Amino acid sequence: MIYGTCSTASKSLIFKAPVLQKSLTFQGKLSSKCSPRKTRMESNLNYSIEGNSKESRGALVVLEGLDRSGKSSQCSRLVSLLERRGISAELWRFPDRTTSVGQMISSYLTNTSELDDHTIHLLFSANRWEKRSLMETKLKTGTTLIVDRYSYSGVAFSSAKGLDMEWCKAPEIGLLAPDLVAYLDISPEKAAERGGYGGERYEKLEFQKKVADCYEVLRDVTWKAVDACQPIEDVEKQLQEIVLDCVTECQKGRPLFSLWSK
Ligand code: Z5A
Ligand code: MG
Repeated sequence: MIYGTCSTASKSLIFKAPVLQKSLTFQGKLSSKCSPRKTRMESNLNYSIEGNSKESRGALVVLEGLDRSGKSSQCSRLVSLLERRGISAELWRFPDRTTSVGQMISSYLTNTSELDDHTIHLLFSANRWEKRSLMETKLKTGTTLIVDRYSYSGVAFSSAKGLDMEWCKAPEIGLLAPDLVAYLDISPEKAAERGGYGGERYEKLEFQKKVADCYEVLRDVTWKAVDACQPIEDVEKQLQEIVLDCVTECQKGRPLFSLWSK
């Protein structure tokens, strides 16, 4: 089942009830774990960067979720689908380990270097900023970007370490806001059963539980969650539907938004 809301009115109605239900459950469960809930709705707002432009463009689609939730598998499948349909599309991922900033991040993740928690957070953010302008050009010239992790990973992982969530969001302000955030929903325990974790820094069950809690605080009603415990083909099918809707909306000229800006 897909639950979440869509930016169109008709879909909001379809998905509204499960979202409300889920959000109530999370409020009860998480209120003592992550502090910034009170400001959540206000601070999650995104702002249009170009008024009411109706130019056709590519869509910015982000897949988020815990480690092993299936993001990379589904991102590749989505790009193949779009290409088969003749839609210009590229697969992007963060961290982008090919840049010099990305290489510093990679050494940190593989435990080859140590960095202060705030410093690594800012590097992850810088890694997105160094790609922002190319991202905007691609979108405006009609290429859809399927992005494997984005600012939400940045905020969820750093706040899971105990950093203040609003502080974590601050350097992300002004990056491009996704047109769609698809959240691959799986429990940390189930995710850990998938081939086991490798040797990277955050691949530990206890830490992933904290990340899951932070994602739930961060998540807003515009996100679409897909049950990631289903067979891979079923997850794919549900994602295809919501991604194609989003691509069509952007082709019709949905304005481009800026993340968490005033
Ligand atoms: N990080 C951060 O701290 N701050 C930031 O700003 C950003 C990231 C952007 C980078 O991880 C790390 O950086 C990450 C967050 C942190 N922390 N950790 N750990 P990464 O993105 O490079 O991680 P990865 O190596 O790509 O792994 P992943 O993301 O954890 O996995 P995934 O992409 O979600 O899953 P997958 O590779 O597609 O699938 C995993 C396995 O499950 C594989 O064997 C699949 O065949 C299988 N699979 C997939 N779907 C299914 C279904 N439906 N059923 C059964 N099996 C399945
Ligand atoms: Mg991955």
